[in-house]
Amino acid sequence: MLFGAVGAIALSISPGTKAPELVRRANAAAEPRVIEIQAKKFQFSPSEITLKKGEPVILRLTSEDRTHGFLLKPLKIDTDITPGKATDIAVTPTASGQYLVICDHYCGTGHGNMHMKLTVVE
Ligand SMILES: [Cu+2]
Repeated sequence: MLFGAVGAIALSISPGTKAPELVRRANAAAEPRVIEIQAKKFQFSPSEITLKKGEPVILRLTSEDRTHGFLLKPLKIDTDITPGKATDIAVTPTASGQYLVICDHYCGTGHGNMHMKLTVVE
């Protein structure tokens, strides 16, 4: 019985053009991907994210303790992250590469090492 049911599902997906059409419609309606990044002394979490060139995303920045900075000069992003609220940054990378995000708002003794890696792939 179980095998019969699995076979029926596989058959209904594989033939025809139904599946690609569904994918296209889903993409058209899609909101930008939201990537949440938390800042706290003295790190960003996650410490590394990967974006796709040309894909619009929203970086949702929050702080768990005090005000931090979020500076990513090549992508013209320079903002403060204030505790108690989310700071949304819309970004659509136009060039692939590896970038370093640094905290540019002095936050204490470990401030100089507070950074994260942002990779943009083709
Ligand atoms: Cu800092």
